[in-house]
Amino acid sequence: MPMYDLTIIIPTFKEEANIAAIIREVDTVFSKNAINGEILVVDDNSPDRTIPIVRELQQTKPNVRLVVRKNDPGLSQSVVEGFRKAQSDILLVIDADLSHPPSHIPRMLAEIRAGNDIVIGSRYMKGGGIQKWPLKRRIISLGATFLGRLLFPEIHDPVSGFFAVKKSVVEGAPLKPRGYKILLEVLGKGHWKTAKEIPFEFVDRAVGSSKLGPETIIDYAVQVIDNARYSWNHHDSIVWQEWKKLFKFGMVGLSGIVVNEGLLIYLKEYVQLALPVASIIAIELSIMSNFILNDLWTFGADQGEHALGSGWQRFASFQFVSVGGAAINFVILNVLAAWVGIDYRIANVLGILVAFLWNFVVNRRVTWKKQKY
Ligand SMILES: Nc1nc2c(ncn2[C@@H]2O[C@H](COP(=O)(O)OP(=O)(O)OP(=O)(O)O)[C@@H](O)[C@H]2O)c(=O)[nH]1
Ligand SMILES: [Mg+2]
Repeated sequence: MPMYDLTIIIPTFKEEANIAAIIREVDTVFSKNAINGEILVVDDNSPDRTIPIVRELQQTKPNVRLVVRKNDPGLSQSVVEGFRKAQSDILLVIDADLSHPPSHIPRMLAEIRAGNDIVIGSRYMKGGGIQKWPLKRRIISLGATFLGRLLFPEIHDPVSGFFAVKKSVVEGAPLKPRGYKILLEVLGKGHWKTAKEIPFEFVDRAVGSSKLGPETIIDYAVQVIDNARYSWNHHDSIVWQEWKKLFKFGMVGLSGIVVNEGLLIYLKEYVQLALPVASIIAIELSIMSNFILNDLWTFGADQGEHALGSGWQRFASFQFVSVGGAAINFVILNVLAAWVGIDYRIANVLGILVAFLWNFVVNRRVTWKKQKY
């Protein structure tokens, strides 16, 4: 039997101004909700008073533990060390600077107990948000989130620092902790099936200093690529499911070319329609056949319930996106050929590729969005 119901992992570096308050708040949440919880502070040998403050609190709170790291400093490394040292089967990571309200802990614990493998405190979903962030930070954060969502389209906030996870998800997982976004690593390489997000309002730190530097952006880009690569060899990973969808979507797109071309020839040569009329019909029918194949196969029944309940709604959405894709193809071809001077055949291939990505990403996110709540 594990010693505790839950371990709260608090990574710290120079948090003397916040550490006592966060520990007290978490402990109050524990007592109010009858949670037998452990508080594990993982500190990178802070030169300020963080360590003595934690040691002092330990005198009165036996459930507070402190790990002081001397090698390989880093937020993600510290969290992973916390995963290993935790004395419970449920792990919850929270920042020390009170950006993540501890009042959400009981709900997150309950969602794990209800059977979810991962529960994410989400800033980017209805009900969530960020208080008082300068524009630059918002843009960087949204960029990181967008990249993360390419791997995990179902997850609004795949880079949140506030999340709970079953120990079994990370045990034995080949995590390569680096940088700031440990959640992405857990999602990419952990053993999980179900994730749940709960919205929360991120409160910007009132005191203490931020350690976010430009190298974190590069670290993160490398991490995203590494996780995409990892999934290539691990077909049980969630990311691999996305590659499969992308591949199927591409196959359906190719089949659409055959339908379009075949119909065009048939309508022009045998039905003897005028070319513009034959072309419009051929294009529309290929959009329809693409829709049917994607609906049944690419995003078929095994994907779970669709958010857009009726097939007609999905078709309308697909039609709309397809017209947008055609417009993108048209604009890129003409701009590159006429203004940039690129050979029109190459310009068209580039236009087709961008339109394909547009079609996939938007249809994945809108047309065949999954029913979640
Ligand atoms: N152990 C350890 N913890 C770290 C390190 N860097 C940051 N932390 C902790 O990780 C949490 C998040 O770091 P923050 O600096 O708050 O990062 P942020 O929320 O993106 O940025 P700001 O709140 O604006 O400073 C805090 O609890 C930090 O003390 C580190 O190198 N090692
Ligand atoms: Mg912070």
